[in-house]
Amino acid sequence: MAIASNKLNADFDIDSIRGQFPALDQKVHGHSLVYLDSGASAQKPNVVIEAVDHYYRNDHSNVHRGVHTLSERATVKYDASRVSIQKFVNAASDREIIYTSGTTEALNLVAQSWGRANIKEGDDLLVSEMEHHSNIVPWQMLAAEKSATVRKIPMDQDGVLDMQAFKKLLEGKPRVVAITHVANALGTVNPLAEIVRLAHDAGAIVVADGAQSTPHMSVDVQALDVDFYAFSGHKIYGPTGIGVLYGKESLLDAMPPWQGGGDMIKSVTFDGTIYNDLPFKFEAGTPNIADAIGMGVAADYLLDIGLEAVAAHEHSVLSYALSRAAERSEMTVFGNAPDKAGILSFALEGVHPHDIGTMLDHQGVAVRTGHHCAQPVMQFFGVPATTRASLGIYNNRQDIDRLFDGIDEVMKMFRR
Ligand code: 7TS
Repeated sequence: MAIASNKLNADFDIDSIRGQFPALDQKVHGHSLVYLDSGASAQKPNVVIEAVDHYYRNDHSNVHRGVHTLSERATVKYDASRVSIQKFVNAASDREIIYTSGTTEALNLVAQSWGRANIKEGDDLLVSEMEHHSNIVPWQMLAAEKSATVRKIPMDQDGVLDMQAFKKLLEGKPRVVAITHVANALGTVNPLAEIVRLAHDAGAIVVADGAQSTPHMSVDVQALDVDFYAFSGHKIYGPTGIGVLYGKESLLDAMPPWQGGGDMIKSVTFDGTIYNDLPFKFEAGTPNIADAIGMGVAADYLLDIGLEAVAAHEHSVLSYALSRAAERSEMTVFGNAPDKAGILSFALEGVHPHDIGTMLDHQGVAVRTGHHCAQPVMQFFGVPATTRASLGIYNNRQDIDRLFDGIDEVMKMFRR
């Protein structure tokens, strides 16, 4: 469903885009809002809000069951959203798109279904040091159950994956490489295609976390040749509570279901159950219909703008932010990878991140402070937390200026 009214010219019309996000148009503590927390969750454009609203007002019913008109309408829209998502990541088939509640559930699905069926005692699982907890803990749980070992792929002081160490670890013939495409606490863009090639040569599958890449860049799962790719609707300007597991059809076909229930079966008797075809085998129970529809609209919205234009715009805003940060001796930036997307994670000398976050909020600037669910990254840099400004398509240089004006205020307060 392409949205003609949102067709933007190749120059990326930032003012038009900002106008499509109603939540941006408000005051916080008397200041116009500057939203720099899209890495945690992005704001929603009108087209997404209206699609969910329209669905509930007109079309809501359960899917894949009723013969009545509303059920048919809901089913058509729900199924169409999967085709939008297929296009969004260029999957070979919509059977390869499994709906989950988000990235977290998608990664747990792989660990619990593929992992339980394929991991044996003594196997190695490689997990990078810059992962979000949701691409660490499911592998630790699996390893504990199977007496397998999780091994860390280290990074360097710039937050760049240590490819030499990775190649060395591959000599141990691991079964799985769990790796984020873009690191949420650092912004590092990992060379995923190369990682996949090396992992495959060593006989491992690659489970990639696309939660922070899909909002910022064009993703082509076929070109990457990645085995599994997880992402969340709410970070690509869609609703919360919905996300995606892409998996290669051959792998998904061979995997056992994870949860049992309605919709994931063809027939059930007390002698046994025949499971449904893909993707439904992995979607037990009434799905999150409205939010799946909203997520499909969000994916169309981004495709319509063009992910190359999004990436170019955000890159220019991030470069500006990094150049302003470089002027500040009191500021340490975490994550200086040459290839970086969307994230400025930093410390200010002598000021606790939570104080920075609170003071910025009082000036209308929303950032996230904390460990960003990436505690190993904090441990690596020896800090309990960072302050993180994360970009969305609606941010511009003026937002960065407001961030740095806010930082000036923080420093004035703490230097007194
Ligand atoms: N993976 C990465 C790289 C993430 O950034 C996040 C969420 C997740 C997985 C989990 O996604 P969910 O939608 O299942 O929760 N990251 C953040 C963040 O950086 N700040 O808040 C949430």
